[in-house]
Amino acid sequence: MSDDSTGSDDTTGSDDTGSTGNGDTGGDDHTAEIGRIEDAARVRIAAATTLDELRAVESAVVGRRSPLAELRQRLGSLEPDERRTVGRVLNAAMQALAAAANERRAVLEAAERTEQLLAERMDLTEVLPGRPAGHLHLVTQAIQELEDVFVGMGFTVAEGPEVETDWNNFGALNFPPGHPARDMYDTLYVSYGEPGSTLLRTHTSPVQVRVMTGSPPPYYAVMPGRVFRSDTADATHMPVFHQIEGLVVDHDITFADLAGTIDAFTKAYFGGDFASRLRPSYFPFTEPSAELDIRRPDGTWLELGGCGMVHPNVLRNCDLDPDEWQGFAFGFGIDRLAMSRHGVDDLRDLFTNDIRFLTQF
Ligand code: FA5
Repeated sequence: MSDDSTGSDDTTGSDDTGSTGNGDTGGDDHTAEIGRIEDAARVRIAAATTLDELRAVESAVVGRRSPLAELRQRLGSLEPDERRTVGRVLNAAMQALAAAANERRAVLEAAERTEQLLAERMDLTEVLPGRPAGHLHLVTQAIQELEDVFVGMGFTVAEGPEVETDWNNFGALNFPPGHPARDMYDTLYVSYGEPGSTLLRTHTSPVQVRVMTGSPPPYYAVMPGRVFRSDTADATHMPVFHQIEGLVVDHDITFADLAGTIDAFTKAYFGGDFASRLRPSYFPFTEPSAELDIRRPDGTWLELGGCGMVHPNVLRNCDLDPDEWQGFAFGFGIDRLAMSRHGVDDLRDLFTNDIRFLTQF
């Protein structure tokens, strides 16, 4: 039907041929009149600059008292054939005008929204007199600095979701169901899929699985992110904290490459006042495994994370042949890194958002 709207333009054009003496003169007069009214109405619709103005124009051009509506009332006095023809042209014109008004409304609404957004925009970077300027949280700063150090060493940065599958968080990492090491990683399960199949990830190690199954090796990647455990908050633990995972898989990678990388990282990130050591440890997904501790300038040691050579079962679970590919992985607690770097004694201080604490950094 709306295609007919172009017909009304045609009929405007047929104004000249209206007096052909074939008895249609009345109909042609009417269609010409409709064309003129429609053209004038279109100009008014396009000229409306506010939604209120458009509403008034719309009511004037297609409303009950509009010239077109009045013309419709007069249709009854026409011959049946003529009435049909003029009626069709009239309906098409009204529909075309309603569509033109809708289009104009969409444009005006978008403009009004943009204007409102600009008017309500708050400049959060503005420093109010007497107030300190805001800055990134210590943990965010640490994540960015860690990424910079590792990117400088040739690593790329990857990410994975905080809600993970049991397979990526445990199964593929060589923790079969019922494995005792799962107890140290107790977490919240979400009701999605099979019961017990989906959880809040307990470490960033599942991103290793995503990297290894996402593209062919070699991999030199770090993966920062938020992780969750049912740990009670104390000076060195939080139930929600952050880790950065590292994964290297290539030909002929050895434990010496792991130790060298960690040493280079410790010096680049902490500087000369800090030292590091690797202590034998156990993780189901690395063999051999080690714990990385750093010695702080005051002589105390702090456990930062775990590391080791990627277990052959993990490579197999990711469809990689352990005879062809070897690698190492590590996972550090970022919150503890930030804490050591800035001499903070209690992890909880990082998250209580006390302005007196935060403004020191
Ligand atoms: C892991 O999470 C292993 N995925 C690390 C790993 C990766 C090992 C790759 C081997 C290869 P672990 O549970 O030890 O390991 O945690 C690693 C680090 O996260 C800890 O050393 C500590 O720095 C930090 N961390 C652990 N639990 C908490 C917590 N509740 N609050 C703050 N930091 C924590």
